Amino acid sequence: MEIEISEGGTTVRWPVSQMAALGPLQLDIGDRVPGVVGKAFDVTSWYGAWITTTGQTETGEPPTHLQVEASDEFCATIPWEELGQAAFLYEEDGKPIQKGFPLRLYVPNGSSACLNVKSVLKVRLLHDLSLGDEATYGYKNRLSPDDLRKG
Ligand SMILES: Nc1nc2c(c(=O)[nH]1)N[C@H]1C(S)=C(S)[C@@H](COP(=O)(O)O)O[C@H]1N2
Ligand SMILES: [Mo]
Repeated sequence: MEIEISEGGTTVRWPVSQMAALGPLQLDIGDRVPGVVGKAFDVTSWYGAWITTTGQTETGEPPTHLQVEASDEFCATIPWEELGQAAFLYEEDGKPIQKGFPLRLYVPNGSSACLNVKSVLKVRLLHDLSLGDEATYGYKNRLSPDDLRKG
């Protein structure tokens, strides 16, 4: 399964294995999310390796937000500062994860458990301060984030 990763004008499609292998900080997800099992990679250090590899925005700022979009069009946009403990879960028992295949985001210490997006297919590294300092989430083109918060 390939993940679409984009930043600025660049979009690549990488197999999950390739995306995960880039991550310099590999961890057991249980170290950050008690009770959850599997291999994960840290998000912000992954980004450091990503810019080195893609050679872009080397002098630039880190992203303002991470946006992830799932196979069911659930979408979350998360301020970069919330991602200090964030990790992508990608493997369990040497196999792709079952719940949340192919990639599941966890945001420990984030503003909401709703940000633990399952079945991530698209990852966008955004540089847009106008998106604000509050995480948002919801089904693309269907419910507003406020609708979901009420639920
Ligand atoms: N792809 C996808 N991920 C999702 C959702 C969703 O509807 N689709 N719901 C979110 C919400 S609102 C919550 S509260 C958590 C629930 O996680 P759980 O299924 O492990 O309880 O998943 C989040 N991740
Ligand atoms: Mo939720």
